[in-house]
Amino acid sequence: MASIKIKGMSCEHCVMAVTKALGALDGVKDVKVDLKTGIATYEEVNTVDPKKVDAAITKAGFKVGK
Ligand SMILES: [Cu+2]
Repeated sequence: MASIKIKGMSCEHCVMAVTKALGALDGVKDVKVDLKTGIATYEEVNTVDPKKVDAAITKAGFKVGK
Protein backbone atom coordinates (compact mmCIF):
# COMPACT_ATOMS: atom_id res chain seq x y z
CA MET A 1 0.00 0.00 0.00
CA ALA A 2 1.38 3.36 -1.02
CA SER A 3 0.09 6.68 0.20
CA ILE A 4 0.74 10.21 -0.90
CA LYS A 5 -0.39 13.59 0.29
CA ILE A 6 -2.05 15.75 -2.33
CA LYS A 7 -2.40 19.48 -2.13
CA GLY A 8 -5.05 21.56 -3.82
CA MET A 9 -8.13 19.37 -3.62
CA SER A 10 -11.27 21.22 -2.58
CA CYS A 11 -14.26 19.13 -3.62
CA GLU A 12 -15.47 15.76 -4.86
CA HIS A 13 -14.57 16.70 -8.43
CA CYS A 14 -10.97 17.09 -7.37
CA VAL A 15 -11.15 13.69 -5.71
CA MET A 16 -12.47 12.19 -8.94
CA ALA A 17 -9.76 13.85 -11.01
CA VAL A 18 -7.02 12.57 -8.71
CA THR A 19 -8.53 9.09 -8.53
CA LYS A 20 -8.68 8.94 -12.33
CA ALA A 21 -5.17 10.29 -12.79
CA LEU A 22 -3.68 7.76 -10.38
CA GLY A 23 -5.81 4.90 -11.62
CA ALA A 24 -4.61 5.49 -15.18
CA LEU A 25 -1.03 4.75 -14.17
CA ASP A 26 0.41 1.38 -15.01
CA GLY A 27 0.67 -0.77 -11.90
CA VAL A 28 -1.71 1.28 -9.77
CA LYS A 29 -5.01 -0.10 -8.53
CA ASP A 30 -7.57 0.39 -5.77
CA VAL A 31 -7.06 4.13 -5.53
CA LYS A 32 -8.74 5.78 -2.58
CA VAL A 33 -8.63 9.49 -2.03
CA ASP A 34 -9.66 11.18 1.21
CA LEU A 35 -10.71 14.75 0.63
CA LYS A 36 -10.47 15.80 4.27
CA THR A 37 -6.91 14.64 4.82
CA GLY A 38 -5.77 15.02 1.22
CA ILE A 39 -4.26 11.58 1.35
CA ALA A 40 -4.45 9.18 -1.57
CA THR A 41 -3.73 5.51 -1.04
CA TYR A 42 -3.33 2.80 -3.66
CA GLU A 43 -2.01 -0.68 -4.24
CA GLU A 44 1.02 -1.16 -6.44
CA VAL A 45 0.72 -4.32 -8.50
CA ASN A 46 4.00 -3.38 -10.17
CA THR A 47 6.64 -0.99 -8.97
CA VAL A 48 5.43 2.49 -9.80
CA ASP A 49 7.92 5.25 -10.46
CA PRO A 50 7.21 8.07 -7.97
CA LYS A 51 8.09 10.53 -10.72
CA LYS A 52 5.21 9.20 -12.80
CA VAL A 53 2.85 9.57 -9.87
CA ASP A 54 4.06 13.11 -9.38
CA ALA A 55 3.65 13.91 -13.08
CA ALA A 56 0.12 12.49 -13.18
CA ILE A 57 -0.95 14.54 -10.17
CA THR A 58 0.63 17.69 -11.57
CA LYS A 59 -1.04 17.12 -14.93
CA ALA A 60 -4.40 16.79 -13.19
CA GLY A 61 -3.82 20.22 -11.65
CA PHE A 62 -2.72 19.29 -8.13
CA LYS A 63 0.49 18.98 -6.17
CA VAL A 64 2.09 16.16 -4.26
CA GLY A 65 2.98 17.49 -0.83
CA LYS A 66 4.72 16.25 2.24
CU1 LIG B 1 -12.73 20.29 -6.83
